Amino acid sequence: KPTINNLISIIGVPLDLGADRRGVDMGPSAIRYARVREKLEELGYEVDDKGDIVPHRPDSCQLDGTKLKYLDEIERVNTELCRQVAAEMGKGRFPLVLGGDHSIAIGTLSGVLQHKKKPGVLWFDAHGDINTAETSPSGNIHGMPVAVSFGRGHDRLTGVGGREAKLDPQRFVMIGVRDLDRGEKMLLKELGVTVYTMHEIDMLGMAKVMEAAIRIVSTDTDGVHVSFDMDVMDPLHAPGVGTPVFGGLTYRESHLAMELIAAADIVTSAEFVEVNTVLDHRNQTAKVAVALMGSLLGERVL
Ligand code: Z70
Ligand code: MN
Ligand code: MN
Ligand code: MN
Repeated sequence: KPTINNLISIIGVPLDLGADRRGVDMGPSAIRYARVREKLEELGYEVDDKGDIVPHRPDSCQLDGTKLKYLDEIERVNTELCRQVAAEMGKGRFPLVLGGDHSIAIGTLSGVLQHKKKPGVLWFDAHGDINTAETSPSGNIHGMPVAVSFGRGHDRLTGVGGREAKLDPQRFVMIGVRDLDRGEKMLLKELGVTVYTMHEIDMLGMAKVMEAAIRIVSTDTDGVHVSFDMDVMDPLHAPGVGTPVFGGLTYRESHLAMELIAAADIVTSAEFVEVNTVLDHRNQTAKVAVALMGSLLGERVL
């Protein structure tokens, strides 16, 4: 049974080159300042903070003849992240990756795929992040990691971690989506990804949605990765994100989702991304992220 032992490795990735707005590069610092280590230690985990994978910042936007912004550096950082996630999992440890923009899921997921043949993924996001160079309206790589993890997209990105190690869309579930580009809608339907938009959450309630989502990712899988983009939450509760979209998850719905995943005892890796400290109020969004990590990793009121 895929479950976690009591060993967690924190890996910070202060990368913001995948996003339009600067400021998510301070996400890992903000989350540490919000006492992530102390929270996990209170819950009984042994925590090893591996520090940050530090990106270089080119003076100007690098395009290298492609539409993708900062492809070189994003490929390099994700290759290193893949290596570190794989190394920690190889030691039997649970990788907890702190972003940074969501392009880091390319490295996290390819690292997970070095150890798991058929992981399930729970992807919490206002967005689909399933653009390719052809469909992207922005050229921002944080809008592409889901496509890349299915083997779709630029060679330099799908090559991270090896071309064979890719996810099965049947084992991938998106939750909280409310902003998709035209090409993303087409690819989601073509690949048969399960998407619980805000509409389904409104209609069924978070408990029912999570029950269905957990069933999908825990059927015929050998682990579950949780990728949590803070912009899935309503900007009222998580104002410090680069791309706020109204009508998102409440604080309560987000915690309930994490608690139900914890109760199912399925999670084997996680990442929390897109905390933008420049746009945050008194580190609120980083604090919420740490509270959600607590719920995901077994915190109970009583
Ligand atoms: C848009 C794009 C995105 C996060 C924005 C936005 C993507 N679909 N992802 N913020 N986290 O540019 O591809
Ligand atoms: Mn963008
Ligand atoms: Mn995202
Ligand atoms: Mn998003």
